[in-house]
Amino acid sequence: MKKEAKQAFNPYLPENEYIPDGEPYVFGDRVYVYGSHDRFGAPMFCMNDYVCWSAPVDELGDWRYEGVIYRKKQDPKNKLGLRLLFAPDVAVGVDGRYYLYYAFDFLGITGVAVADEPAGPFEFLGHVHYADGTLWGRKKGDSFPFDPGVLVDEDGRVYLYSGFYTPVPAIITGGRKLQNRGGYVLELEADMVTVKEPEKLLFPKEGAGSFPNHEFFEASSIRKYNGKYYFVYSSRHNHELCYAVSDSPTNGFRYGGTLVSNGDVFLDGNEDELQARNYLGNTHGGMLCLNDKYYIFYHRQTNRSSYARQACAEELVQNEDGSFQQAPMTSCGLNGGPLSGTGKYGARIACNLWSKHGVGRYDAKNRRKLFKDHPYFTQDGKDGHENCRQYIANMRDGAVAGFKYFDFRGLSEICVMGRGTADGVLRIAADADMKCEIACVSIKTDKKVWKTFAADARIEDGRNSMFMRFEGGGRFDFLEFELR
Ligand code: FUB
Repeated sequence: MKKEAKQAFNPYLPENEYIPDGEPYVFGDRVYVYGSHDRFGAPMFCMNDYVCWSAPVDELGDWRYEGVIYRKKQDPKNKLGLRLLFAPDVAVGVDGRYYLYYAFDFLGITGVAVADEPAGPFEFLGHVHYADGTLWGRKKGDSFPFDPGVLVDEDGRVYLYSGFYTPVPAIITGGRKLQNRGGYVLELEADMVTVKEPEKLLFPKEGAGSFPNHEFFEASSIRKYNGKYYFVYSSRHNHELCYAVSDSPTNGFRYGGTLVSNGDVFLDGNEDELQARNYLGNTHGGMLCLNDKYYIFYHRQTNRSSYARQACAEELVQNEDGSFQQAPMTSCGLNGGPLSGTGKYGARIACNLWSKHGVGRYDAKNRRKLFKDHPYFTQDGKDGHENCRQYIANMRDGAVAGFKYFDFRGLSEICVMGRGTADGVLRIAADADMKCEIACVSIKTDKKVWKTFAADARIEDGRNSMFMRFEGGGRFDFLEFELR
């Protein structure tokens, strides 16, 4: 097991960083993640400029901030910076340079920027266009370009994937009502920006050829591993990433299954979203194969909104026939095994969270007031505030925070730190039904000052989960716990 300082958690980036839509790639001896950049407390997705984070391939708990790599005002169509940079992707061209693809929210065109190094700085190159100069997305009959995913194949051919389920009104696109039939692929010239072969429908969103109950919605992401093309996408359920696989980049994709759901829906046969194991919302990410292990990168929701999403990742289990199992959400995603059974942990690494009434779905229709009785991840201070801590707020009677997994060795005491108006107990067990009790901590919090509460603890040595349920009056903010 790794030293505590280098352990990898979920979310794997610092607690005050909000990167959704993260696409992981290995360049040289580091893993780079390219995602959108949410602003904590904002009323909309992706209000910040693109930044990049990277980690050594053999130290996935040691992420380094690479700085701002592209600003929304760099695109000449967005000089005032009013449009927002949505989910990007990056590919290495045949010339060895790094190409960044992005859509401005719902504008319906695809921008391309280029850099000599994986962490930029990226310079604007152009918008994806036809040979006659017409922008892709602006020709009669074009689909609505959204969520670009790019692959440069071993033979140098360049494929661009895109798509969105919902029709987009003209007022948002800048004049044209755009409607997609599903997910599309087109081929680009080696210049990475000119259309070579026009788009074709790959994944109908309904009817023949669609993936029943897991129809394509958005979040196109493409990888080629061992001669097979893996297409990862978000289904119409929105909280899950599914995959389809083919021997060709442009046809023959077969549905593979769910890789992850940000509420663990579809896991262990549960299809009921009300029984989800965390608050649901959109998700988007990509696969990574590293040292013969496969991972799925995705994002979770925080702050009772869809606009403060955080980067998570899970290791995938591959079956003998090459298919992948759905990964449960964990607290130890990239760690290569359970977290140490002793040490201090932020409550923010809870991979499961629900209230006495179950969970809900954060989206534009569900205002915060609907969640007034629910626990949620949040932080004090504004977006970008250094050293600010993330915690679980609003732990009320019946609220549960779950953590997976720890390698327990001689556990004897658990301390928890909280503040608020709570008066009750925090029951801690190895199972969600709270049958295998580990500890029971009495809690009487102070409204303003963080205080620590401790209790004796017992659990058999070995790998196990830990669920914490509050029972009592009032509510508290849960900052961290220590296993001793
Ligand atoms: O981050 C903005 C949008 O939310 C992305 O384009 C979608 O895939 C969804 O993740």
